[in-house]
Amino acid sequence: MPCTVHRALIEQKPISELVKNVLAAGLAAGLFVAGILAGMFVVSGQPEQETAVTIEPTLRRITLIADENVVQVAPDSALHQGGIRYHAMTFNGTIPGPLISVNKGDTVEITLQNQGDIIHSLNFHAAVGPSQVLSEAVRPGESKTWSFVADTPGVFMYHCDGDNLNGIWEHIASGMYGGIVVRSGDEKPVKEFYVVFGELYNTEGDGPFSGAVREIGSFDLDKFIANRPDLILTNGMAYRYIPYFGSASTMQLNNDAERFDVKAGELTRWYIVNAGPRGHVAFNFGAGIINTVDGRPLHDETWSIPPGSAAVIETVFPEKGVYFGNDHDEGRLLSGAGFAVYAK
Ligand SMILES: [Cu+2]
Repeated sequence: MPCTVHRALIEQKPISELVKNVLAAGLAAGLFVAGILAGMFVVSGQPEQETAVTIEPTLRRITLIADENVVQVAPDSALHQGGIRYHAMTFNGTIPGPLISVNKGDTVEITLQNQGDIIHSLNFHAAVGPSQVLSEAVRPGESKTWSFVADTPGVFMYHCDGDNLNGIWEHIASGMYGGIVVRSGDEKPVKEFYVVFGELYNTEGDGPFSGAVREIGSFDLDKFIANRPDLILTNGMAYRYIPYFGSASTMQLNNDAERFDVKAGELTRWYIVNAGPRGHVAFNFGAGIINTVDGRPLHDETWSIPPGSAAVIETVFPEKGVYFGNDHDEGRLLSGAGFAVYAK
């Protein structure tokens, strides 16, 4: 994986003590870099700060590289023998692009380098005003640098706009999206997770469940118009965190499924991004409950996240066992949207 992925997050100066602690904790656990590459970001298992700290606004330099490449979007499973590979469009080589984490008040200086063969661009939902939100079209081989002030805390989507909205549907549905977390500075330090859902409309075959071996697919405009996604990617891959469905009779989904581990009874924070570009995510914790959304008490079982939006969700998994973060639209669950959480 190119080192530019790391550069997107660590080329910051000066760096605050809090961020330094977070970086150190993540690197020590071997999770930080892997988390960025994978699109999942475990900030810290052990809180570094017992009390809130004052964070001075700083300059964050972020480099995102737009490119086109082939990525694996579904594992070898009972549903997709041999897995599915896809002609993707990416930021820094991965779906989703890297998680960007800044503090409220920071000036975020973005450099978009286009190393691909077609026009790409950037749109940051964390900013306001065309000159701060949009890169405008960046041609192949060119780059653009601009900045915005991260004034609003929360988690926000960023994505490619195509060429001034022309083709935005294909660029987002092909993987050009990610999340940016703007920290208020007074969040309670807890274990954090980052999950991005995104749809994929694949040209190969009549449907995703034919059982045929998949070759390399690409964007299907007709399926997109019909709102008929083949896969819902969870951090860039369908069934990435789901080993199987069933107990008495099982449907094998991913023999190499990754997992989220928590402690029973501890508060956890989830940055959930719905990149869309079409469907809502009916976000639910199977066997759990949502305690707060974006800082507001909720205590509800399901929270709807529209395409192009995101939510900061906090919850406690009260007892030991397996919980299941999922899109409660069961068609989207079957298409790959979910993740198991193991509480010990
Ligand atoms: Cu693009």
